[in-house]
Amino acid sequence: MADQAPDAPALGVVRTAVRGAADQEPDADAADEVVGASATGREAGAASTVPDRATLRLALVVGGLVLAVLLGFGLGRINGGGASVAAGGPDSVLAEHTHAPGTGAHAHGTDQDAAAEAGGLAISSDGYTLRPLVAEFVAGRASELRFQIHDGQRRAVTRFAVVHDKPMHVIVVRRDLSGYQHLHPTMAVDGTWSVPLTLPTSGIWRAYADFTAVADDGRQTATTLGVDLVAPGDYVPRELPSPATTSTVDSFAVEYRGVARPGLTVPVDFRVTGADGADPALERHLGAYGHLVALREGDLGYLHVHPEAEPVDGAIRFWLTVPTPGRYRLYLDFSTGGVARTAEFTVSVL
Ligand SMILES: [Cu+2]
Repeated sequence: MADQAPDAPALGVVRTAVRGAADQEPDADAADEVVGASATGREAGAASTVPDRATLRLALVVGGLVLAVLLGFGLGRINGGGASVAAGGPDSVLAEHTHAPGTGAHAHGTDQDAAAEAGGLAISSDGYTLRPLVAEFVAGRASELRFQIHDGQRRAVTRFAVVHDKPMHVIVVRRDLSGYQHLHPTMAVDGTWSVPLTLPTSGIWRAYADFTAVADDGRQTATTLGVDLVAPGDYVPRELPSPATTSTVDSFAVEYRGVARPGLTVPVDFRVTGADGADPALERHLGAYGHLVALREGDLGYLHVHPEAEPVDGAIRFWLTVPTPGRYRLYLDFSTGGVARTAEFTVSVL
């Protein structure tokens, strides 16, 4: 029995270290490092109540495992198996790993499957709630999307961290995954976000708000909330296009390389070719050379994607985590000559 007290927190600490390392991309998930760090502190504190020899042994075990994990992470990145380096351990241990109020397990979960969970499926998550002020539109008519983000005290949030160059990213897509739009609303002083929006065709549409809220105490929470919008009228759903690794938009051909695997974080490289066959000069767009959104067919789950800040051999690289087998639609926004375009791909994950 005496041995189990130090061992249990040791596993918790190691898992925390894995998540900390996995979240080192320079974006919203930085918030998770804070959460992980404070939880580690609490667990170490609990461990200090056991006898000295056990504490010392725990320190050695933790130190060794953290080192092993950090080394493993480097290899895991190369192999595209970052999520698989997590040291094993009962999830009951992680159940004790507490989160600060208002932060959920969305980005790091209780195991590697949860870490890849899709977002945007709920109107309320991680302590924040999306409150649309307009939900019905007339197909083809210019209108405005307006909403607020409320905190746990039902107050409109007015502090947001800038992530990928913007404090708020809104994605709108029809439920058959057609008609993708990527918008950046502006916020009024009362926390009301608004952006011009035209739903070109009738049907049910999905709107996602992707943001990092900043609480009164400065704590940051990255989440994606989703809500349906409706444009009444006849709706003829479009078949999802067949999976393909190439796509054309205007005079540009875009090809991607990479194989998405359920539960793993893998690199996916996009290469843009102009009409003359040459690589066009890609411009920075939203803090990187491209912006990628991935949505799951069936429930329109919104996936975590991390861009690489600089091109890799002329390609735009993203780290993509898909939670399950199935079909996904990828939307790559890239910019050349001052014009942003979107290339779309269907990916079938086995
Ligand atoms: Cu955006």
